[in-house]
Order: sequence, then C-alpha cells, then structure tokens
Amino acid sequence: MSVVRTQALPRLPDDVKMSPADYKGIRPIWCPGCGDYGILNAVIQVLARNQVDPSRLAVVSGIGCSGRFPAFVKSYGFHGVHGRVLPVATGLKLARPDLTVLAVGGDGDGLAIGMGHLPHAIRRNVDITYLLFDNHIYGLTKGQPSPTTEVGHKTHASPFGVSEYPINPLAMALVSGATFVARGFSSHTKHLADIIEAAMEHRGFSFVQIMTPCVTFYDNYKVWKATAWEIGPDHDPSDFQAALRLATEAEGLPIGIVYRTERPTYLDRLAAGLKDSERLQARRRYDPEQDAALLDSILQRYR
Ligand SMILES: Cc1ncc(C[n+]2csc(CCOP(=O)(O)OP(=O)(O)O)c2C)c(N)n1
Ligand code: SF4
Repeated sequence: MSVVRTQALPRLPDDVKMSPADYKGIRPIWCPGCGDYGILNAVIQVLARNQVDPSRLAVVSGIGCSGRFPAFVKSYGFHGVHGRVLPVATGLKLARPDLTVLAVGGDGDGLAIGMGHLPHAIRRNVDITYLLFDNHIYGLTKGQPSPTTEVGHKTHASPFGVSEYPINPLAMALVSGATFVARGFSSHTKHLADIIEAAMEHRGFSFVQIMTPCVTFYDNYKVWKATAWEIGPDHDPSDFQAALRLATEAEGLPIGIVYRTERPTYLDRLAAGLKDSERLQARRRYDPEQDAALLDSILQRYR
C-alpha cells in the first residue's frame, strides 16, 4: 500500500528563526488563571522548539472558551460552529494534506453536540491532532454541566446535582480505534508540550484529553493537582489492554501517552483504493491560482 506522508511538524527554512513570542497571535481574553493559558503555552513551546512553519499549520476550533484558540496562535485558523471542529478539520486535511491540522474543542463541544463526529473521525484515522480541552463544565455559557461533569455536582442548571454518569473520553477513544491516545494537565506545561509534540508527530488521528480548570465556574485545579501522576516507563503504550486498564481502573489522574499504534490513514486507504492514481495525485497538488479561478467561476454562477 502506498503511504501518503501528511501529518508532521513542518519546519521553517534554515535561515528563518522564530521565537516563542513570534508564534503568539492576539492577546488571550480568558479569565485570569484559566487552565487554557497552560495549553496555549504548551502549544507555543512545541511550535518554537520545532521551528514550525506557521504558513503550513492550521488551527481549527468549535465554540466555547477553547474556541478562541486559533486567534491566539500565529498560523492559519478557523473558528467553526459549535461541535463541528472535526468535520471541518477533516475536510481541510483532505483538501490540503500538505497542512498540519490541529483541532481544538471543549468537553461540551466535543462530547455533547459534537459527539457524533468523534468516533467517526477516530475510525477514519484522518491524520489530524485533536486536543480536547476538558474543564468538566460549559465555561463560555457560564457553568452548565457537560458530559464529563461528575455525577451529583450542583450547578445553576443542575440544582439537585447532575444525574448522569460522566463519559470516560480516554476509554471512548480507545474502543473507537484511536491510534494515539493521551491525557495531559494544563498546569504540567512541559509534560503537556511533550505529549502534544508526540501527538502532532503521530501519523493518524491523535486524541489528547487535557484537564484544564475553569477557575470561574468549576475550579478543579486543586483536585487535579493533587491527583495527577505521570505515567511511567513501566507502561507499554502499544499494549491495548494495558491502555484500557489505565483509562478505566487507574487511581487518580494518570497523565501521559496511554496508547500508540500504527495503522494506514484515511488518505493511505483512499490512495490504495483509487484505480486512477493520477486523479489522487491531481487532488493532492495544490495550485492556488487554479483553485482561485475555480472558486471564482463557481461564485459567478450565483451572482
Ligand atoms: C448550536 C449551538 N448550540 C449551543 C450554543 C451555546 N454554547 C456556546 S459554547 C457552549 C458550550 C461550551 O462548553 P465547552 O465546549 O465545554 O467549552 P468551554 O467554554 O468550557 O471551553 C454552548 C452550549 C451554540 N453556540 N451553538
Ligand atoms: S469561563 Fe472558565 S474556561 Fe472560560 S475563560 Fe473563564 S476560566 Fe477559562
């Protein structure tokens, strides 16, 4: 089977250097102390230490406090509608396999309204990285419970306590067939940066759940700080059963790479399945002028 190399950290030419500050977009407007700052710092660290070419990186988001992320990173970006980050990121990757695509979204965005997309993006093994900003609450809309809020937790929208049991995102990603599954904690920034780097280097769909406290509506910082522990070298990330045990039975909050394997990506399968390989080659070649002319001719039809 022919292999199409798609996801990787695209480097700048040797004579161009960018500092961490150069990778920052507009100033974040999150609440002071929000865990999302730690995630942003980790991503900036990854971009700077790998001297990533921002013109070959696209950050895609849904709606929520996490949805503001693309504006804070110097790269291409797309702020989509609620829950639709994965279809947008998938479409972008298929149209432009030369871009590295980083998709981000909250636990509400990804596990409630967008939940239908997650197992399908995973099983397609599209070569994108998905960071799930998990604060166990709807931050942007002021603190309604999300699919990961603990049972019994009281919010203004659940005054008698949440009645449903929470989803386990790691276990769900594993049983859906994800080829890279990890968990990070926004306040362990260096450790988180290593995870994000490995996820972005991974060929295939990489899923990273990031515990990120919403200090304004559900401050889990102290609990997560006290219970987070780094997965050690005794865990074999290629062992699926061990990964599932870690995701479901481990005490506290294990953080690190839970599972990693290799499988052909969606584009690999497409390439292998297409009889007319030249058609695929033509689709893969990106010609801005030709594409602009095509887009213009389509728009003309509706003028
Ligand atoms: C179709 C649609 N339904 C509902 C909303 C309202 N809404 C905006 S953000 C959000 C949830 C945000 O929670 P989460 O995804 O966990 O992100 P956070 O704000 O915590 O980062 C909701 C329900 C919306 N914008 N669009
Ligand atoms: S509401 Fe919560 S998630 Fe949103 S910016 Fe503030 S602290 Fe962060």
